[in-house]
Amino acid sequence: MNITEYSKDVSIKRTVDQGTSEQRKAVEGIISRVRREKDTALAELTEQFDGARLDTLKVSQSEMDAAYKNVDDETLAILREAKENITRFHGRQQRQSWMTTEEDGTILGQKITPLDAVGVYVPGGRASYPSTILMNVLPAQVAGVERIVMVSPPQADGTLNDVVLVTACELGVKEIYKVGGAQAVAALAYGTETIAPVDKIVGPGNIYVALAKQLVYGTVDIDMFAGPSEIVVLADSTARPDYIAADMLSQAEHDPMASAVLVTPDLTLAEQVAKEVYEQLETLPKKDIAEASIRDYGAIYVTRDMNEALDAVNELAPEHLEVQTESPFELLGAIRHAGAIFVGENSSEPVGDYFAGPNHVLPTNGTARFSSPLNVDDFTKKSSILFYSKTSAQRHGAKIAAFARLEGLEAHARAVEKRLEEKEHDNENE
Ligand code: HSO
Ligand code: ZN
Repeated sequence: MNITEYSKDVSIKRTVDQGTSEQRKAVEGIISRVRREKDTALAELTEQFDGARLDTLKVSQSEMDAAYKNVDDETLAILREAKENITRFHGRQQRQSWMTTEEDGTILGQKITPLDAVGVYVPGGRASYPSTILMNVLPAQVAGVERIVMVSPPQADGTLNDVVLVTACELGVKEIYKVGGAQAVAALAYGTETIAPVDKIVGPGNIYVALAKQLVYGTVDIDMFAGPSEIVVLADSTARPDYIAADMLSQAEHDPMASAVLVTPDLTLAEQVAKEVYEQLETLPKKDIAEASIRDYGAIYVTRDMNEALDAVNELAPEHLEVQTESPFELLGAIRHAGAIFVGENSSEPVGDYFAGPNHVLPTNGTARFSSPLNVDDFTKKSSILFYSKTSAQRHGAKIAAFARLEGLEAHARAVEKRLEEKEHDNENE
C-alpha cells in the first residue's frame, strides 16, 4: 500500500463491473424467456444455474419452522436487537402528509403513500448476509409497504440458508421464493403464475442480477447500481494506527475490488498504519481477498494539513467515512460527500454494518455526491393535492389562461375560463 502525497486529482481507484456485452445479451435472453414462459422458465433456469429441481418455488411454513432448529438463541437475540435498532432509526425518517389552506380557500398538499409491493433480492452462497435482509426489509416495513417478497437462489439440494429463513421469519416476511439471478428479477418485474409482480426491486446481487435490475428499470423502480465496498479513514496524530488498520481491513475482506483509504496530515501515522495493515492481514481468514484489495485498491494519502485532508475526503466522496481525529464532531460541517460518517475512534465501520441502526446500503463509487443511504422515502411516493375554491379560480383564472396562450395551448386557457363563466352565470342567477 503506497503512501502518497496528496494532490488535487486524488481519486479512489474504483472498478465498477458494468458487465460484458455477452452478459448483457444473456440477461436480455433470460428476461424475455421468463416473460414468455413464466414459471416453466423459472424451473428450467433454476435447474440449469443452481442445480436444483424444485416442486414448488415458494418456501413453506414448515421449512421456516425447521430453520429455527438450526439457529441458536444467542444469534436470534442479536438479530432481534439489531432489528429493534434499525427499526427505531428508520422510524425517525418517516414523513407526514401535509396540507395548507390559504385565505381564498385554496388547499394545497402532499400525500405520502407507501409502495404496494417490494421485492428484496437476497444473494445465495457466502454473500447471503442476514444483515442485508434487515437493511432492505425494515425500511420498507417502516414505510408501510404491505407486500414484501423475498427471492433467493436455492442451494443444489433445493433449500435456502437457515439464517436467511429465520431472519425473514423474524421480520414477518412470508412470501419467499427460491429463485435467483436475472430470472428472479424478471419474475419480480413482470410476474409469473406463482409470483405476482412488484413495484420496486432492491437488494444486492451478482453482475447478472445488477444487469437485470437495470433492464427492468422503468417497468419497476430499483435501488441502485452498487459497486464494491469503500472506506476512507480521516485521521490525525491522535488516532490509533491499530484501530485504523483493523477498520480498513474490515472493508478489504469484502471483495478484492473493495477499497480502503487513509487520509491524514500525519506522515508518522501513515507509516504506522501501513505497517499495522500488513501485520493484521497475516491472521485474517479472508487474507487472500483482503490482501488483493489492499494491494490493488488500498491507498494512504498524506496531506499538508487538515483542511486539505477534508478536500480530499470530499473529492473521494466515499461510501463509508471514519473520522478519527481529536475533535471529530467539529469537522462534520466541512464534510459534504459521504454515505455514512463514523465519528470518533470507537465507531468502527462494522457498528453500522450490523447494529447501530442506520442503513448499510450506501452510495458507492462517488455517488455520495448526489445520493443517500437506502431509507424510508425510497419505499414511498408522493402525490400532490390541489384544491381551488371558486374565489381562487376567479382570482387567478385570467393569469393562468394568459400563461396557457403564451404556450399556444388554447384548450388549456378555455378550461380555466369555463370556471370564470360559471361564476358570472351564478352571479346572474343570484
Ligand atoms: N459493509 C457492507 C455491508 C455488510 N458488511 C454486510 C457486512 N455485512 C457494505 O456497506
Ligand atoms: Zn461490511
